[in-house]
Amino acid sequence: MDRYNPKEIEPKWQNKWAADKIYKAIDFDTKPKFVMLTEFPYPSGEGLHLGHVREYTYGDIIARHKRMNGHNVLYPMGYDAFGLPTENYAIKTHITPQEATKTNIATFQEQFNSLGYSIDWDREITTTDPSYYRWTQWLFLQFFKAGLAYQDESAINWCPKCKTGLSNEEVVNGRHERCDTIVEKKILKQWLLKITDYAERLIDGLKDVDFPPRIADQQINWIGKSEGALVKFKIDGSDKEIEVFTTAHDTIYGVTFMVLAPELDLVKEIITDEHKANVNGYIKMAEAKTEIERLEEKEDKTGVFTGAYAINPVNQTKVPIWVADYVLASYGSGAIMAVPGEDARDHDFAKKYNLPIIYTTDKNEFVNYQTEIKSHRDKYKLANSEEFNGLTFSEGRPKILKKLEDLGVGKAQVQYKLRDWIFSRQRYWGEPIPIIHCPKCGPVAVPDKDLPVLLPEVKDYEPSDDGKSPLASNEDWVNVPCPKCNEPAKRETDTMPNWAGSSWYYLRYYDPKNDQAFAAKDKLDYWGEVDLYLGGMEHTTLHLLYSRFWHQFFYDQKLVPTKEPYHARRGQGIILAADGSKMSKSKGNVVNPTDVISSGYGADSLRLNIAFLAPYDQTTPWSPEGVAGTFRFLQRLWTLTHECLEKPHDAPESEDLKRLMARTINKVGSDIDKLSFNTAISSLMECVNEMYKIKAEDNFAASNWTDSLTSLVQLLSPFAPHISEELWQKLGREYSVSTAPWPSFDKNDLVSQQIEVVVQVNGKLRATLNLKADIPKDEAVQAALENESVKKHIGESEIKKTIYVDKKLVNFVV
Ligand code: ANZ
Ligand code: ZN
Repeated sequence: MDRYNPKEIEPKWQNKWAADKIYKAIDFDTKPKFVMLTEFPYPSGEGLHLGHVREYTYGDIIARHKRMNGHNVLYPMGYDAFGLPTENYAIKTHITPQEATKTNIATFQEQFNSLGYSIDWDREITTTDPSYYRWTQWLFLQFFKAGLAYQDESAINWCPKCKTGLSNEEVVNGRHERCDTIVEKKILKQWLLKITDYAERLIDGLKDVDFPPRIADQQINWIGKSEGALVKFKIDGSDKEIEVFTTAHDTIYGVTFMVLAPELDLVKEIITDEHKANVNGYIKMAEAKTEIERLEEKEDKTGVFTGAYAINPVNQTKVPIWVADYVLASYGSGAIMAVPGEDARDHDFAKKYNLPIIYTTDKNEFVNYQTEIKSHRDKYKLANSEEFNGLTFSEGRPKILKKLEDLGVGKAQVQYKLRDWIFSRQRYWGEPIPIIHCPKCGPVAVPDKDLPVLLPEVKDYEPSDDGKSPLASNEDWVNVPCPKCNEPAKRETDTMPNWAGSSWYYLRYYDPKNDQAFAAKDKLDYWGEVDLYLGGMEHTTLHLLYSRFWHQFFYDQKLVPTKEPYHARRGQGIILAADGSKMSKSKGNVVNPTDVISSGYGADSLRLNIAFLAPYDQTTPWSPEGVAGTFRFLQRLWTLTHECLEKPHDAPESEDLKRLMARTINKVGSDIDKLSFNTAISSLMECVNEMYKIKAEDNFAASNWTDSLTSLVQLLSPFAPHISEELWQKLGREYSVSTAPWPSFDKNDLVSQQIEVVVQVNGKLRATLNLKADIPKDEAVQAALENESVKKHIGESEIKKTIYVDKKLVNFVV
């Protein structure tokens, strides 16, 4: 008998599959289409890691299962290759980013190949290819032409280590998500994309897609919609006003002071001479603090009095205006009305600085508006609120808003936490922003015929502190005539963020080689929405949000047929090191998939083990022993199949085998549909164990042994395609197992359990029947009546009564 040797069979089948292109997705095929998307990798120098293998193996299992169930499956792959690691590597080694990317992609391709994924490699894309980024630039220009890409000079997030501006989404807890450096503020002229125009749609669209609640909630929270009012307060003795955003205008009678963010220009205009030195000192101090320091000081709020007062428009009360950095310049209007009776932050502040507190609920003590009143407005009654006293907050809220409107000082307002997307990066390795700045015409789009704007060679990729990208030093490249007036002009020298290429890449898979459009309309129509998108949880408020925004904009521009890019999204869990710690290069505990494969276990054992580790969305430690275990399982199946092939089997069908296969086919199929891969694999393992038991009794005599093994091999093929293809062939089936239809079964065989029912005639035992566990009463009685011994004892007598005890007994009284 041949030994199971993955080193021999795996490359053999990989080469054949590639040569035959059996995983080709066919445009316009009449079978129902299924787009299985997994997030494409960044081709780093380290190659594929186990996390990738988990994601792509899951994608492959689903793709293969769908294909066997009659779908025209598109399972594509590509490379998200712009970005900092490659550029930093280039700076260190003087190998160009272009060169480094090429080498890294070659490594990835080899690794992909060794894993046996059913990818349509004819559709491979790389975001750094000019033929690809030409369309990234073209799509950016659609935003520009629609007025949704604009320039603004303001204080932005700046990473002092990476020397580039960042978007809000890239700052996590005050640090750059990529390098963990504390982010600073820097005033820079930047390109922004107006994602805020889509805030409502990005929330709304979640109703039409199948996202897990925690992913949808995370996006909703990030967008941060608040419904409230804008209210104007006059400044005492001045014609100036303070406008505040409040979600609690129903507490306006409890305002005892106002607070402005230190950065607000208005502060300088209202401070009285007496308080000038004090306030200016405070502003300087606040400026020096990073966002993170401000956040850390949440507990101990600081502030200073400006000397000025504001007038509460509803009751003309004079309240002091303070400056404090717990109010952020970047939210609402950067100013608040402080209600220490119901707002926790204002409460702390009032206590610390001895400011008055008025309670506007009838509880006459502090009740937290945000955590309590907001969700129970019916439960609380207004107090200290003049004509509104005694009304519940639900009743009072619209009435107070009406009063503010009537007074001409307020209006309803919806506010979002989401900020426009800062889209300029001062780094080399990105798509040049295709704009030419003309002294006369302003920013002008590079004409379509001149796209792509190629990334030029530069002498030095080193980023600088001056907020200019390395492209700025390439004079030949920078100086160009204006496309509109032909006068001397300059190219934009900032590049796009590494999130640009991935914001639309799934669409390019539909038509990867098109040089007339980013994708042809009929192909976009055919493939439509991505049916299932697997990816990391960490991308929920970055890539996943950005690409939904791009897609919704494309839909408005009639560039794509669907409102949303992804029908369903699932996030796979993380793989930790065997000891439960995070795998990282610095700890030296990273497991290289290639090592596992070439150690002799092979790709099938690795794939199977990864899918067997844990439920798909759970973080789980890696198990080196686990691969040995899955390898032994495959070996057992290999042996069983070979033994079977050597034996003649001509006895009638085995009912046990038939029922075992029905149960397994049913379970594996429905488990894959639920993404419950680990339980699907346990039933495959159970099935092999059961087969060994049956074999011990019948020694492969039954006629349906080969059929059963063939079905089993099919069920295994999405997980372990190489050994499955090999055994399929040995079982005499036609190539390929991956295009054969998924096995079917007879529903009647699903009933696995049998029960014993005793049959009595006049209380005397006359027969014991083996019946299906879920047999209904009628059928059980009928079966009892058909039994020869029972028939004999009833004879010609009339049945007076039938007693039935469910699943236990039938007694005929005659
Ligand atoms: C008065 C008030 C009373 C408030 C009360 C809340 C409770 P969300 O829900 O997060 O949108 N606020 C407004 N602008 C701010 C800024 N720039 N920096 C810090 N805080 C700001 O929060 C809205 C509330 O946050 C607003 O409603 C305002 O305080 C505060 F019992 O106004 B509220
Ligand atoms: Zn950084």
